Amino acid sequence: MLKGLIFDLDGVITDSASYHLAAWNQLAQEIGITLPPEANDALRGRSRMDSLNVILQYGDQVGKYSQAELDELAERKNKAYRQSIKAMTRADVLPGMLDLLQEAQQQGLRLAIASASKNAPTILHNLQLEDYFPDIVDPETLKHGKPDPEIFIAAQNLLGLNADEVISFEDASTGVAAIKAAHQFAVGIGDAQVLHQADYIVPDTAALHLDDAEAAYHH
Ligand code: B16
Ligand code: MG
Repeated sequence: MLKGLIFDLDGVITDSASYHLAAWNQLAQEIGITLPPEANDALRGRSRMDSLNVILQYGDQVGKYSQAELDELAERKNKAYRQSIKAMTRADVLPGMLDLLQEAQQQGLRLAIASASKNAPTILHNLQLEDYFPDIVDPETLKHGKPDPEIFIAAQNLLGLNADEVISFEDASTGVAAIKAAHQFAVGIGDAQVLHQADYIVPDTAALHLDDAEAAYHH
């Protein structure tokens, strides 16, 4: 029986994924790396350090920097990113998502956030969505990033539910892989080819309706 919903944040609840990408692109350029179009999906959902490593791989710069320099680069990106999320308001909740959250609450479903972002509490505050999400996985407590299932298992445990009692929502292929490795039902939001591992896929949040996702889950 369906008892809970688990949401990725960036790219699912709000379009902070594009802010992340812009901040990474800026940093990459500063260190002489031009990111290819596929970086758009490759960077989604990965932790800050994992993302930086992916960028250095694109530029053939792995091993070039000391740990202190890597920390400085990651911090530089985070500063730019934090600057861009400052102006976020409730208007930045992606189309359809507020209705979906309200409907889920009316149905008595428990809600949790499984975001790799250390900035997730700030974003939820700016979006005025804190009341919907008493349960947010703290990424500091995790050993492994997506596509490892750890974060989705942690979210399910926060809700006190089993894998077959939740639906999880993701916009990144690494995130969908993490959901499937956690043996949960995966809803993919985005390109069907990229997210082919998901159990149910919609092109964007405007096309996402809780009833349809629930019907697919029950099927
Ligand atoms: P931060 P999600 C992820 O959030 C983003 O998709 C990813 O691009 C970012 O690098 C990661 O959070 C870490 O974020 O630097 O803010 O800690 O998609 O898991 O909600
Ligand atoms: Mg995401």
